[in-house]
Amino acid sequence: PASDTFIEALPKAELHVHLEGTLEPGLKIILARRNGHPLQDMTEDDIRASYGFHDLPSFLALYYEGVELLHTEQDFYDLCHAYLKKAASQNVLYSEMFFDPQLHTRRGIAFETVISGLNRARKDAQRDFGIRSQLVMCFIREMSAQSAEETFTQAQPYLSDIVGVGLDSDEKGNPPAKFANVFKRARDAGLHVTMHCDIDQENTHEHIRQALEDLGSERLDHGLNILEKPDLLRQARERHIPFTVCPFPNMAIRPSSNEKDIRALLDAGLTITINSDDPGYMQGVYMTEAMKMARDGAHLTPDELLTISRNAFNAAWIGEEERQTYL
Ligand code: ES4
Ligand code: ZN
Repeated sequence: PASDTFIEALPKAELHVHLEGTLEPGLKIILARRNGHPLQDMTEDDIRASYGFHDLPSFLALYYEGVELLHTEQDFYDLCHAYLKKAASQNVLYSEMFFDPQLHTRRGIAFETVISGLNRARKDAQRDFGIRSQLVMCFIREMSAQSAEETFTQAQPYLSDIVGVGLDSDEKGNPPAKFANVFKRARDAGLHVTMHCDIDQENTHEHIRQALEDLGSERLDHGLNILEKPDLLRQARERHIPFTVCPFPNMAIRPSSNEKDIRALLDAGLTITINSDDPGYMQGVYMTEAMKMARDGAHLTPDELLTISRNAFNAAWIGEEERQTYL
């Protein structure tokens, strides 16, 4: 297996991280003080100790509560800047970051406030830490298709700052097909497309099928249940669909997870990447730690981790000239 020092030094690209999920207890307290929220009287340890989740709904409840601490352009700046600083310290050279505008606009925060803070942080982080990043706008799948459409309309003035669209939050009863029209609009506007599929939800195979065959998803976020469906597996292999695998949430909120999953995906000939997902809530598991978890579970060799890292740079939504600077 690869050593810790090999993993720490490996140049990395992250393709699956929710910015709102990078909110650390320390920053929560700063934001609570800034915005007069009762959480300001808690310690970081109190906050961490209150984090108990065991499935996707219980995790999302916690995540939605944390989101409420974000109000101003500066709050969004601080969130994104702190994540990029941490990522850069782990030799992450490039990150594609999900954000959930609807969780803010539904609280009365302007789309402009969110994206301005994130963009200013991206720019400063590139200058200060050399890390490159782009934004992927996610739609909240338990919200209505109409809300997603309105959000895409609000995003029109900022499309040059958004490289793709995704689909996240509560999958149960909310298939990709619900959002067919807004994803078509996004593709027509030249945006890339990805979506979350599974963490053990009902109808997961049909959701994967819709994502790949009907909605034009170029990647699958998680997507591990594809292992149970040979025809989908063959399609993903033939199309070289990248999978963004996240070891910590697999273990923590995916009831049927198996530490051999990553080995099984590799043995099936799939293109996988390793990612953190929501590191602020996941016991300090950022990219380096996620790769160590994957190594421990699947006994990954240095060659395999190098391939996994190159998979991420190859799957990144960047120009070929930039890609060559990483490979
Ligand atoms: C998420 Cl782990 C996970 N799954 C689905 N949606 C999410 N949003 C933030 N983290
Ligand atoms: Zn995710």
